[in-house]
Amino acid sequence: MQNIAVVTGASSGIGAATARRLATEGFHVVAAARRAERLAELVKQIGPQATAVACDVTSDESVASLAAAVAALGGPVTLLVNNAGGAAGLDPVESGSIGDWQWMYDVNVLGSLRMTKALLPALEASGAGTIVTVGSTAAFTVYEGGGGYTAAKHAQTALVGTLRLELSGKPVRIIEVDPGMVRTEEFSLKRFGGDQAKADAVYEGVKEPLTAGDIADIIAFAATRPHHVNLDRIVVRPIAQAAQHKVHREN
Ligand code: 8X3
Repeated sequence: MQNIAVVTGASSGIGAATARRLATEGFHVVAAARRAERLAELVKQIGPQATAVACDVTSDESVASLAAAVAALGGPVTLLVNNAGGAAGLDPVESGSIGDWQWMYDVNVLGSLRMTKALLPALEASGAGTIVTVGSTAAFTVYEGGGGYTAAKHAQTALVGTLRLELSGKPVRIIEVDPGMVRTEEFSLKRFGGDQAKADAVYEGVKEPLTAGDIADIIAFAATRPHHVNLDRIVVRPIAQAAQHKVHREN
């Protein structure tokens, strides 16, 4: 059996691109996300090197079922990509929605925690495990309206850094990839509750935002270095984004 890579949030965007890419790198990919039909379509396109497992990373039971489905495949689990996450709203702290903040903490932080706890024994047992967590430039900067998202991403990076220390001496390396402006079909649409015009405005005039494929490339590169090489943290932005607020727009 090939080495198994588990990718969360695989039904679209960075997760789907990463699932496709890792299959070409020789992994058997377990594509996990809530939306079963989208996953089924993805896995059909990838072929026999992928398995779809419906999973909601905000549910303990769902993550436990995913871990059982992964174990049933019977191969070594060498890679977990904690990609499931997202932003909800762009409200100032003063009017921030408690529900949005709770969801962002649950999916970004506790989702990574649940997945890590569930798969760490198998990753360790493989003798050469890797966890790649998709963070964000929001993990180390703050911006107006981004309070709930940046707080969650800061917490997620604290989890990742702590884990790297706690796993010292164990055969599992911990990698964080922090993208800036990536244009995916759903990130901004979800943030703005389905408002396509607001979502489009985020990228207006930006010649070339990053794509999901750009991030998948970086994840695949980091995860396929010799196992003693640990790319702790990779920050990536489009050339048009010199810093969080310094975005070059052509109109
Ligand atoms: C997404 C980057 O700038 O929307 O993780 O917070 S940003």
